[in-house]
Amino acid sequence: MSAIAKITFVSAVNDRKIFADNLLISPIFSSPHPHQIIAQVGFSSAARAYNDAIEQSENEIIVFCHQDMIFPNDWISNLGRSLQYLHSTDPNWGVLGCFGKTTDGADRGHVYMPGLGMLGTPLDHPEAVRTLDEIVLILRKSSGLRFDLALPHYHFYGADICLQAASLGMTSYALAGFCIHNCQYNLVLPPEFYACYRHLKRRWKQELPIYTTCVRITALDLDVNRRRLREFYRSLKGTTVGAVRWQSGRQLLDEIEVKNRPKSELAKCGDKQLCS
Ligand SMILES: [Mn+2]
Repeated sequence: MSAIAKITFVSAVNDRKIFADNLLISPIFSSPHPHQIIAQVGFSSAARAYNDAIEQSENEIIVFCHQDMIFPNDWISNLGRSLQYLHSTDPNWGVLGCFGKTTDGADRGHVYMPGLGMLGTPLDHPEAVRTLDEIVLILRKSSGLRFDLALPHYHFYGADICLQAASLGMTSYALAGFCIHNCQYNLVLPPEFYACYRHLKRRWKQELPIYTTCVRITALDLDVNRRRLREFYRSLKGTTVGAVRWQSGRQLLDEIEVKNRPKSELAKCGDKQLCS
């Protein structure tokens, strides 16, 4: 496979301004391009939004991503290289993403997030992971993989589809390419997060423990209980937001592309978990 000609990008959009100020300012979309962009609005869950988009996809490679992702200049060629590598080493790959966890909980991937700074390290080629963060999930339409419609809301669908792929004998990977997640970094997560946690724990009880980029899913819920306790104290103190989103995605991209790290990087929170 040479350079990728056409890709389908899918985003579940609940704020058109954030979508326009971040994903759509990625250089790949700055001039006429051959790619398909599907903005899914008004779906009750990521699984519903994304499965619907798979049906609409005109292309084999589908990139599902948050509306607040920014893909820098070299991202598309890095994706092409990663796809080429997988084509020759593991053509039946399952899910490809930007950031994930290995079976023993190590990070794989390279991403910038406000409040957390640079996460992970650059990779030379895709590396196998057990679960992937929802910020970016890439599927081959022909793989037949679909998101689980029984999983409600917008959490854990990345981990779930990677586990599903693994159960069908397909390995998932973090790709070799840096990207930006211009999120608001929330330290307190909504009740839906915990509903999805329980759903995943039930569905994959034979597979525990499972490291995800947000929390470790275990039989005794130690990690998630610790997280809830921390959230309780943060709510009492009123410190529920770790960092805010950059108003201008373009300015953030410029800072990173020109200087290779943002000048006004916000203080790190010491709580290196994603989920925003
Ligand atoms: Mn996000």
